[in-house]
Amino acid sequence: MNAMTQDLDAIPKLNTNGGTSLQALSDWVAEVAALTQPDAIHWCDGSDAESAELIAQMEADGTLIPLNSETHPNSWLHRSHPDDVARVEHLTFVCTSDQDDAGPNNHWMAPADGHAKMDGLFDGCMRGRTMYVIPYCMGPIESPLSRCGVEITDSPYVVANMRLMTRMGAPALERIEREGRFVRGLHSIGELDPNRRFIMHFPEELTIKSYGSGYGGNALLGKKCHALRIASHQARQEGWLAEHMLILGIENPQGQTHYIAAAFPSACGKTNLAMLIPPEGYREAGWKVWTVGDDICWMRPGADGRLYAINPEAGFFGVAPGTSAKSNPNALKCVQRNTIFTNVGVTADNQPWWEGIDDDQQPAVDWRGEPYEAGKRPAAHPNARFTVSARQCPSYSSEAENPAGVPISAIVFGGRRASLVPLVFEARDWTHGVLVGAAMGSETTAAATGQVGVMRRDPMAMKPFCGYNFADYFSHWLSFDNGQNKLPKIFHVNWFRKGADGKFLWPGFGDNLRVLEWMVGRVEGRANAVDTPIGAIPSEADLNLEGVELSDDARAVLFGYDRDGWKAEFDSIGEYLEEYGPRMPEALKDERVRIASELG
Ligand code: O2Y
Ligand code: MN
Repeated sequence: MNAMTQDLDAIPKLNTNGGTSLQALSDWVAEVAALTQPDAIHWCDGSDAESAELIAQMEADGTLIPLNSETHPNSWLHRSHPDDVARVEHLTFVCTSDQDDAGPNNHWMAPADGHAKMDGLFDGCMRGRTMYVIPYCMGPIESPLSRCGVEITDSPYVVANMRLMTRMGAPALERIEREGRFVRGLHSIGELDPNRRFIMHFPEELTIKSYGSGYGGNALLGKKCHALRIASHQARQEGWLAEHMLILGIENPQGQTHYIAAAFPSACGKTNLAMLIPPEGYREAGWKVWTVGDDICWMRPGADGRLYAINPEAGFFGVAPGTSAKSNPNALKCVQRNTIFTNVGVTADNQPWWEGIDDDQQPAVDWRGEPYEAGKRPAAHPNARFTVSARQCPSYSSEAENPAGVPISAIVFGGRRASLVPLVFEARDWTHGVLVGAAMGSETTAAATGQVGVMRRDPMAMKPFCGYNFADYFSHWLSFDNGQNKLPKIFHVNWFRKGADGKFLWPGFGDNLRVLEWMVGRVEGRANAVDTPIGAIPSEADLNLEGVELSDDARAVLFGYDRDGWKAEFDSIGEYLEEYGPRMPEALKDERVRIASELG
């Protein structure tokens, strides 16, 4: 707490319910209290009684609005401030001593300046409020892959969400006291003023300071701030990977399960893929898909050299709009009870409602609490969310609680590419796979601001989340190929290829299992493919396409490759890698040159 000058002994004794035997933690809590001046301190134990008390308090002050208790028992609506509805990348900083360590992929501020700015905002900000101390564990409590943190916040809504999204409370505090090490996250909603809003990360100090937002990734500090930005830095130092990836298990009819980790940028269907329902023929044959996680994956080499992964989260913070019994029946089943909905509309009988829910209901009130007028404004904000425990997901894998993690057979990168990129291809080796991830791109959609259909590079889907220089991050990835590790195969998929009529060529959703099955076949050495300069592409005969209607044109582009188009793509990848300057690993540049010259 660099900018603090208060004499700790001078702080009047506050109304507080708990404490800790860990001196470093009690000192930090006292320092924060001295700076922020709360009326009371509440140490969260994660108990049902604590949760009931907080919810009663939030119902009383309107922070949480109870929903229809018959259709959605134990569920609430929260309306955020209308100016506070999404992550704010332009206000998100990585504060490293050397600016080059943050890299061109991050906004940077010198740590002393960052602390001064934030401590100025935090000064006295909790007067009249309670300060909550939330010990939490990212990952199963007993897992050596898990890491702990403590979030201090003045938002009871954050406490309720952290209770669903992390292993929070007494067991986490015990682990923190045992280990003596934790990530420090300080959060205040402040005045919810967009002009006094910053999310700052101090990776060298394992510290996060977030002010002025109560929404999602800005405020639930265990998620993007800790589990990706700070964890990616920790992972680099400790020899593991913290990634923006879902984790799923595919169980074949013989009962064998392969685990796949997959990175896609936002709005590319990660939650849908993680909760995939197999097509009818596959279901009848006995195939199952198990959900381990839908957003974040931490993995490290095990004693056998394979990568073992955990989902550091315990819940889903999923996008509500578009979620329906057709697009994601498992997600819809998850949110029938014990769920916090943020910024959705409501029906006349007080059920949550959003665009694309595809039911017979009509919204009566929109996400701002105003009467819904059809055709004027959407009922739900496009970034409306549900927060729910992963244990409520019908496809939730019991292996998600395994402290050892799950062995990863394949890593998948993917983006939204209307043209050029085939349905699937396999990298020839790890270095090629790292290049495939580094070159990942996705086309902007009408939902995003700016021009539609513009291809943006989003390496490994980590552009907003990597806590250090991308060039160093690629070197870290390459370092796993050390001759001892038995690394997973790497693939690239594109569910979003369009035909000349602008329509998607691939049906997607459950049918994506056909592609995953081919990957498993490649991992097991059974499935065929055609070698090309960009990687191994299946011919249409190599995939089970029974029951899928595809025109000849669709088959040609989904399973083909356009040499001239890829030549131009590899020129553009070369320019992109140059943007990271001399830190860019030569091995990655050489790999690009190798493929570019094979393309001719
Ligand atoms: O964190 C937010 O405010 C919304 S963005 C988000 C939420 C859950 C999972 N992933 C994301 C994302 O942007 O990747
Ligand atoms: Mn995400």
